[in-house]
Amino acid sequence: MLLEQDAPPLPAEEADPAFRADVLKGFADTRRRAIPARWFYDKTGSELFEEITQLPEYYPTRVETALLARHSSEVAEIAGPGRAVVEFGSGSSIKTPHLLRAVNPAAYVPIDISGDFLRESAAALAADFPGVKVEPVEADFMHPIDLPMSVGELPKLGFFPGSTIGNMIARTSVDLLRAMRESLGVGSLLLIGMDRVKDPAILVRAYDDAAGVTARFNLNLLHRINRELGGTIPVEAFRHRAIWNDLYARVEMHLEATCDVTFGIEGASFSMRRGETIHTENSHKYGQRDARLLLRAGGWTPLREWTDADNMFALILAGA
Ligand code: AVI
Repeated sequence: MLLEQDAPPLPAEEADPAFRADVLKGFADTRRRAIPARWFYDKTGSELFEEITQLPEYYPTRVETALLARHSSEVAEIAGPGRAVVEFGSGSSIKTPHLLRAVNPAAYVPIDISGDFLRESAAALAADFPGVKVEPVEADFMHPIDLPMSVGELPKLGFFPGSTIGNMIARTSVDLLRAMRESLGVGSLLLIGMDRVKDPAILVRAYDDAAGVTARFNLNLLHRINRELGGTIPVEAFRHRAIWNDLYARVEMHLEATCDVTFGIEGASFSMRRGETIHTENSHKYGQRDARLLLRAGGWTPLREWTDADNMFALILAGA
């Protein structure tokens, strides 16, 4: 992507200090170089992720959307009338409407840390569901959240699709599930999407597609470092790797140096030997029992679950 490489670097004072800290720390730990996956999602990264969700190899979005289309009415039956649907992450244009149509909630509360994206998707959903009170909340849902007063009395149905929970290590997932329980309260429900453990060849293909979109998504992180932190990383000297780590039941994404490289980031100098990698993402996969155990550890009792015929992906409804 020429444009990304050629864009002038941002002045240092405009760089996000948390991004700078994570990148400098991530490259400095030579035993285990890693940068948190949340930094993938600048404008280019978010667009590339949208492209990933349409790829033939990337089944999760397709399968989960079909499960929602098929089973939302059963969720609605269990949830009953008058709930507030609370979505963790901004409502995606294809998944959320299936649930809202079936549940016909009294209110819809999307929660997201990125205000712009949140307001855009909230406005779009409010236009499509004029009878539903839409109350966006700009917050980090990794911590317990005070929901708007207007939905305080309503029973809640939490919604966490996309297998985003898979991008967290077990300890963080449990913390998040507990925070959700605290935000939603006793008596609430949670509908969550989790990707299943399956043939590693299918999993690796989903994260290393033939068109190279996931490779561009991963490499965009290096372009972002160059752009926002004035880095001099020779991006063409890195390649995308996706591997199945069976011990941790997860797909890992790495960026591997294809030759010895030395580069600078904000005055600090780093060297990597050929074959060394920087770990950029974990995507954990859950068997049926693992998924139930994870939910229980987070304070939720699994009530129902729906999977596709090939058991690729699960939608689980749990109660607090
Ligand atoms: C956002 N998240 C659930 C995606 C996943 O499948 O772990 C991110 C992703 N990374 C590469 N492809 C998709």
